[in-house]
Amino acid sequence: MAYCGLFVLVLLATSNIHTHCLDWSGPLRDNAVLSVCVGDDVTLPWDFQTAENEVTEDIKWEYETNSTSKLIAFYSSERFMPTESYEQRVKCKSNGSLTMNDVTLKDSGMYSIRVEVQSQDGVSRYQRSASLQVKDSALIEDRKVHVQQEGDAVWDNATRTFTITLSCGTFRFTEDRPTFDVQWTAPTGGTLNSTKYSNGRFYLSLPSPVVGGTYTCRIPPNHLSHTCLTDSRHDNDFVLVDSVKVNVLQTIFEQKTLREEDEKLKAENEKLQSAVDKLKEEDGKLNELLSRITKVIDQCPRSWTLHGESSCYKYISTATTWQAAKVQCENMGASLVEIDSQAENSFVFKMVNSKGAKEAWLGLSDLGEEGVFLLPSGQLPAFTKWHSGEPNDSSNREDCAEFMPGRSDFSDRWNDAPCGSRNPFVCEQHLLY
Ligand SMILES: *[C@@H]1O[C@H](CO)[C@@H](O)[C@H](O)[C@H]1NC(C)=O
Ligand SMILES: *[C@@H]1O[C@H](CO)[C@@H](O)[C@H](O)[C@H]1NC(C)=O
Ligand SMILES: *[C@@H]1O[C@H](CO)[C@@H](O)[C@H](O)[C@H]1NC(C)=O
Ligand SMILES: *[C@@H]1O[C@H](CO)[C@@H](O)[C@H](O)[C@H]1NC(C)=O
Ligand SMILES: *[C@@H]1O[C@H](CO)[C@@H](O)[C@H](O)[C@H]1NC(C)=O
Ligand SMILES: [Ca+2]
Ligand SMILES: [Ca+2]
Ligand SMILES: [Ca+2]
Repeated sequence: MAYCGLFVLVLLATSNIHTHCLDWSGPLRDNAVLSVCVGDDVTLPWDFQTAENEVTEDIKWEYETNSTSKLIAFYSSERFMPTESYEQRVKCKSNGSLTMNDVTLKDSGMYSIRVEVQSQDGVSRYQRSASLQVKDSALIEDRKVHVQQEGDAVWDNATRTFTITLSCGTFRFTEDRPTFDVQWTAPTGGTLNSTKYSNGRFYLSLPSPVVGGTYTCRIPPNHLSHTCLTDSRHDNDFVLVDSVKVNVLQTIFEQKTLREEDEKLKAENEKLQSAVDKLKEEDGKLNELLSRITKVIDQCPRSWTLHGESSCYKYISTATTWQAAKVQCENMGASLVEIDSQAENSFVFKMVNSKGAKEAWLGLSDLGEEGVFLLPSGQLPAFTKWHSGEPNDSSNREDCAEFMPGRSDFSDRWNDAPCGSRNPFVCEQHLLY
């Protein structure tokens, strides 16, 4: 500080060199940008020389960030006076130069010097500024960037693929978080970004499918002053990723998965098979039960007569209209007899004849549409045995079929008769299977 007090006296003594006005003799251009590293001692060489007719009145060093400005130091009464917060950190080196020790990232910003000189013409003011960019410093352990593959390929259960992780390091930053990310170059030439930083290493997860080849890691230019590296001779490092190995792994794994699924399927198949066996067994039991039931049913109910394989017949002697006969049969779970064959026709005719009926209803009528005889089930008959000249719909009022045992010329042939006549009839019950 004493030195800085002295220089004005020196200036005065040698002022005959510069006759006009103050001259900036230091190398720092106005508005220059200085890039420095955290921890550096920085000098802002704002040396100046006053002209012979000038006297330095006042010097101020200021720091500006955003809109606020802060006084660092001033020169007054031939003394260099740092402000309180800069007391331990700044020094006036010579002729206006300012030195600041041990800068941090927070010291980034604009710095300026303002000089006020007195001459015969009055007070003149001079000013210079410089921008200081403090960059983080990275310490590379053992003076080399190391790139490596982090173990073998790792199976990712979620995406069902293998991933490979590379790392680049080992760095030590003065701040906890690095202010830059390393730059990766893939074998294809594309750039990739790290996915994670931890403990001095940047990690890169290779997307699947993994591309084999050389991956390079480097410190990106402009993100770190070259001088902020402990060893500026650092080289890019690279790692060779073997994608064949990964592909083989993937294939092995897929085969394993297939095998597992195959075994699962086999197990399920076996389960199904045993279920089928059980069902078969139960089916056998059911069949046995069914045949027993059938045997029971095979025997017609009491007072019904079995004929053929599938029907039981009952003669009802009480003479009723055709419609009433039909309903009566249905109420017994049967139907007015439907003749499907000559055999059945003979059997039923014999039954009514043997009972002494003169006439007997058959399940067949054209009540729905004149001339179209249908079974009670609504179907066309598969078999008919009308007497010749029948059905004649005599007087337009004959719609129901009957046997006429009372007429020997009719034999087992059919006649159509008025449905309202009252005749005995036969019900037919089909056996269940
Ligand atoms: C300081 O100024 C004096 C006189 O103007 C000059 O001789 C000296 O070289 C200057 N010092 C520096 C470091 O510029
Ligand atoms: C200056 O302003 C920027 C945004 O404009 C802000 O991020 C930064 O923190 C400010 N610096 C200071 C020292 O206030
Ligand atoms: C992986 O996923 C399968 C199903 O896809 C699951 O059964 C298994 O428990 C998972 N394993 C792990 C380690 O999460
Ligand atoms: C990597 O990061 C930079 C800036 O952080 C971004 O501009 C670039 O697009 C990123 N690249 C990829 C491949 O994500
Ligand atoms: C028509 O049939 C009835 C019996 O339904 C019979 O009495 C009559 O003689 C028949 N008429 C002719 C023309 O065949
Ligand atoms: Ca029948
Ligand atoms: Ca008719
Ligand atoms: Ca008739």
